Amino acid sequence: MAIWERQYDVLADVLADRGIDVEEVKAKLKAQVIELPSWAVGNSGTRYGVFREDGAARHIWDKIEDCAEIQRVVGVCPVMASHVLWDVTDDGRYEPVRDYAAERGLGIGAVHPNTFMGQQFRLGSICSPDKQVRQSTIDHLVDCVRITREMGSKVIGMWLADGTNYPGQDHLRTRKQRLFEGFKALYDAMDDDMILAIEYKYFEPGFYTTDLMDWGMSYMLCSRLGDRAKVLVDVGHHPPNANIEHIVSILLDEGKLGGFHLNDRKYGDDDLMAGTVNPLQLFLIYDQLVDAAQDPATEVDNVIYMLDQSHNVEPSIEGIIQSLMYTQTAYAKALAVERDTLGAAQNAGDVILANRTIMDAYELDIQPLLKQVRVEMGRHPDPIIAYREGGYARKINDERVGAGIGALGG
Ligand code: AFD
Ligand code: MN
Ligand code: MN
Repeated sequence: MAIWERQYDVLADVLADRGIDVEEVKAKLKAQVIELPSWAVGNSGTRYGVFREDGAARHIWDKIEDCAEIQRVVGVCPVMASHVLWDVTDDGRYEPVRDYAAERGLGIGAVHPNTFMGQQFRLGSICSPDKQVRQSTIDHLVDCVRITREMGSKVIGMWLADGTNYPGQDHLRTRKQRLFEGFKALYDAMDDDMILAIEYKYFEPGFYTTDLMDWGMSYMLCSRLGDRAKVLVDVGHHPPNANIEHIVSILLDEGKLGGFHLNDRKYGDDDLMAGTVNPLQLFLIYDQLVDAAQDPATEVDNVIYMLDQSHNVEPSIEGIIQSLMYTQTAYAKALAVERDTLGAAQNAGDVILANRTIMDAYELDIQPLLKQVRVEMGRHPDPIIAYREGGYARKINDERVGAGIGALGG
């Protein structure tokens, strides 16, 4: 018996002793779904350059292969999120993408339009002062409804890079009105069963204003658009020290949380592997989600979870696998919180006991439970080991001659 198996037996007893149903926890971990970003398996980089990776995905078909390999070793990512800018097909048809992904065991998740890469977007897309740019962007957004439909997806994930760099550059209220007009055109064009997940970001590429800058703006927009518009929280898109778990609790309570772009950051939108810099924050976000899931009045089943990361110094596929493992860890620890003890302590105003209860779960070594879950899912207990032993990296290096292209076309 491996050491981790003995640790699992003890951990299962510890959790049972705390009133946690271990089988229920394992079932929830097996049901977890995290969408893989097609744009993260190709080469990506920063504005200072792209470090090309041998074997990097060269096109959408390679991306599907890479995502299928990640799903083979991890098991909680049977969906690939797509970015229409980089997932183009030769003939502009997307059913083949859906069909090939399905052949490889993947569904297509959120589809992301392009409103930021192109010379025409210099002064913005739907907020641009140039009417022609605004209209051509709206035409693209409406075409993304077709693409989403053809890919068999029901979610459009929209990030707006629009902003200004200088005071006085443009009329701020007019830009807000253009923004709403653009989003309304998209919202009205969507099929009745589609959801629009609206992402915000407090700065970059705009350095003086960003038109869709924070959760309040996204929430206001979603509220004005309708029930099928929800807020998309990208963990890296907040000012330093923002309390993201608090924002998540508000959006959950309002029924306006659409989903997440998961990553981590130290300073800006660093797009680092999720759970690597601030694992406590990721755990506290999942704590809000697990708490809400136990409240019949709060809808969490349709919240979508995507990675949105840029792997510049680590191998992309390994970076994604490790991010998934850290995200599983955060979720597993949140499931190990003794909710009854926590609730009683909160209601009694017992600050110390309430905090200790949360931190007791965070400080558990939950890895033996995750290894057990993976084995019960028919997988190696450590996906990174499984990936490295499987020889996929060597295979794609040999097959994909020359560096691939990717999010930045590097
Ligand atoms: C960049 C943006 C935003 C967007 C992602 C994919 O900051 O997070 O969701 O690219 O387009 O990271
Ligand atoms: Mn994002
Ligand atoms: Mn980002």
